[in-house]
Amino acid sequence: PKEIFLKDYKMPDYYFDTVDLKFLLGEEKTIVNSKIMVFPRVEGSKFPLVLNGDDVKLISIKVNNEDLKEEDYVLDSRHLTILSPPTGSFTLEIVNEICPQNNTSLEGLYKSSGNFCTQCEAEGFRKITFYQDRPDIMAKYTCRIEADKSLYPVLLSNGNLIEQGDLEGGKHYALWEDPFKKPSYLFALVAGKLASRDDSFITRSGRKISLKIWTPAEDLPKTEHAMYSLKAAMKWDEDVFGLEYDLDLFNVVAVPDFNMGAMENKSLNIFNSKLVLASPETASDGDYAAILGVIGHEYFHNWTGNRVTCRDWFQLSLKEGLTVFRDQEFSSDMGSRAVKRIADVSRLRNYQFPQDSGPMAHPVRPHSYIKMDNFYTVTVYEKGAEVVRMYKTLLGSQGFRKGMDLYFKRHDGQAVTCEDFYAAMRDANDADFANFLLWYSQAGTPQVKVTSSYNSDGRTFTLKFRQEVPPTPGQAVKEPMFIPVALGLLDSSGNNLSLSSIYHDGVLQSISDNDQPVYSTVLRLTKKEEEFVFTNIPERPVPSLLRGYSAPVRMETDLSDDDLFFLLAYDSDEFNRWEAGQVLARKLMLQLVSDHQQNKTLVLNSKFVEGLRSILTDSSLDKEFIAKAITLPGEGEIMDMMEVADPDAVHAVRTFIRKQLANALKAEFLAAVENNRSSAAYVFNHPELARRALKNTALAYLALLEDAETANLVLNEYKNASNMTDQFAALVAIAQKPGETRDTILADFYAKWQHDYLVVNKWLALQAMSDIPGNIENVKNLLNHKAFDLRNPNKVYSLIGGFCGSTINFHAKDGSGYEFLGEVVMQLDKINPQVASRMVSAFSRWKRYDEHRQNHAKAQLEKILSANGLSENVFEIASKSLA
Ligand code: HT7
Ligand code: ZN
Repeated sequence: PKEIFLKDYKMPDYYFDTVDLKFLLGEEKTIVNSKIMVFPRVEGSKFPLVLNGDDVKLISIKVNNEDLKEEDYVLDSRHLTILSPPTGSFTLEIVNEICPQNNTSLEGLYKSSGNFCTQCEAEGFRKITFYQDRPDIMAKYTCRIEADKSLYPVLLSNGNLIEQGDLEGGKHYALWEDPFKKPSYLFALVAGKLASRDDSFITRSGRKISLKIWTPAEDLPKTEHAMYSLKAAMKWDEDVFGLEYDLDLFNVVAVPDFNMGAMENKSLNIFNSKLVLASPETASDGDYAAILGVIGHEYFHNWTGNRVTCRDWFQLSLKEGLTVFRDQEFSSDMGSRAVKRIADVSRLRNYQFPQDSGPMAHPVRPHSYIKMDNFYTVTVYEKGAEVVRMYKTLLGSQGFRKGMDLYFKRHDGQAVTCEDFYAAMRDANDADFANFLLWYSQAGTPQVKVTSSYNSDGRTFTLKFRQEVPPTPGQAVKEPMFIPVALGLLDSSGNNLSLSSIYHDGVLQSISDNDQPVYSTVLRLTKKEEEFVFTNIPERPVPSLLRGYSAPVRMETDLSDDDLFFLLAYDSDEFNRWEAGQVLARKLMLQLVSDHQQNKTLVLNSKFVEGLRSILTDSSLDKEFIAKAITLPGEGEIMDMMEVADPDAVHAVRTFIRKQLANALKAEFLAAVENNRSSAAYVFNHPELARRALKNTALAYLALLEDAETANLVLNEYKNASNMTDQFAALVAIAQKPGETRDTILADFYAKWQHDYLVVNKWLALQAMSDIPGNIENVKNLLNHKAFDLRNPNKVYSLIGGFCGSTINFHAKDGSGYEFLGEVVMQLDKINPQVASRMVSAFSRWKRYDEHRQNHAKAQLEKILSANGLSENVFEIASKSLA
């Protein structure tokens, strides 16, 4: 397989002006006719025109209306090359054949539940027709679709519907025209039996936008929340960024077979149905929140991604990091900012940090790839969003908005790079960003060590920082990064001290420009080691560092446990209050893991229990915040901090602490359950979901107890639940313990919900993730359950992905978990390489485990790599993991 490098980027020799597509959709084959107006980048130049094509059968090719002779072009398995095109502009007309019904890869044109749909990002358009399939080729498209009217009554594509009508033989057609230039990855087509929920949105300039969400008719009642989310997102983008929707129609289509969450095709977003369909009975608060976030995300792409797009795929974070940042901010404004930040940082730590310290570590802007699909990663998305957030931290809200405005003013309608975004932020604010661009090119999570000292004579408080960026594949030596550290200093009553000035590099800098007191500031670290001295500090403060998680780093401080308990109780920055509890919990867990490994008796620190008790009973706190604050760091997070990850010890210790907390805080947990039951009708709003979050977190603790009273309570919560959030939470709580009750309730849940595939997927995932001993047999049986299908990505993510998330069974010492995954990956690769490569990624951290486990995992990776006809997707992940 060929590796593609950023340094090799070349501007195209030819651009496309207009593209007129015609699709004759058929049951056995589909005929595609594409007419393109081509023009050379440099007038008078003579280069071959190389088009991409993958699994596409050429029928005819014309240049300026003349059939090309065979000697005028070369066709290989991946390209169609026109050897000497005319100089100047010309028309190119290609007719080709494809077979969507045999396309199980779910990229290009394929069928989902009998309907036609497309997925072109990143390089799927080449599976539809021959094209220069790269994002810097932006053209205006029309699309005419012809199909059987009774089988495919709805025909959709990008832009405006300009004509439709009936044809002979029971067929009909629709002609769509998109007035905006777009890259091929934003092209979309849908044809099928669908119904729509219709609504409208009046923009701030008074235009009426027609909004339609398309699903099979029976699912329409479940689209109310998606429509609410869409309208909220449209309003938010106007209010916060001044960005208005630019066409008169916005379509969303939900399909059950989809490799990722959703796709932002211009004016025709296509969604995985699990991110559209919701009802109180079938979807949990988590599902509702995900729908809000992803509907927002895809809508926000209309400006950050579509109007301004990427020059090449290495720049993916230009649109994805920025759009994730935008959807995070949207969700924060719609709910609790602190809780959203906690959730996002937890995700970064649990998924991105391990990637950034493993064999697949890559910069936010990767330097090379074999298959671009493998780079839709937590690094490009989530770390990329943190990079965007740092601009905002450095510039403030207004400065950031000025940067965004300039970015759109300069680049609307263009395909650009991460430097262009950086330059807009810098120029709009006349800012000095030092070596900030390293965030795009250096992989690895920076480690920052902080030590502090107080001088009572001089009334100064000194913070010394030392940063290190660990080596990653292909990047042995790193330069120091530009790290913004937001902070405040707490006095002994827990109030923020007023900050006047700082000595840095021998220069005294005033913190405030006017006479207003300032209680927090942002330090700019740029060197390997540096020191900041705060003046006029009347007492030894407790520093609250990296407030709001102002940079994606691992920070280690010299704060004592007492300092951390103090921050947990008093910090005005809610994120750091939570963080103090997490640092304490991580220290405690690592200590207990070490005790467990040495066969010592485990004892839980009573101060920790009391710290959590006071959080749990603090009625001034947001209930969702309490739920987060009493939840221990995940097992993956702890394993990631160990020299050699020990799944058994980490699982045993986390379970031990949870049981101890359940015993010690039983009365408080019972009160949390009693006082926070849902009101009669389910409402998805912050106060209500916060009550449910607290109640269900408490319930999960209580379910660990051995007494009949709590067992009954949990069972009753399951039986009396009036919505999926509560019902599933009770099921999860019950399923923690092996036994008859577990088996009966799991069977009851399936019997109730077998008609609803999205609910059944939750049931599959819950069982797959289970850490009950020997669960692999159950998972193997579920592979053959009628509810499972290897061709449907959602089911694979639930069952196989869920299994890979189980600490005990996936990492079983005898290698059975690894062997199971190896076999599934090889089967899956023949069906859907993108999904197979996501699954094989579960092996990528194999070197973090003991020698015995390493041998088992390595054997599976070697077996996979020796398989016949292995896809490039799986090859890239498996070979990089082994290297
Ligand atoms: N921009 C979309 C990416 C996407 C995708 C990428 C590769 C393969 C399949 C895919 N489906 C969607 C999703 C997003 O908004 O981030
Ligand atoms: Zn996106």
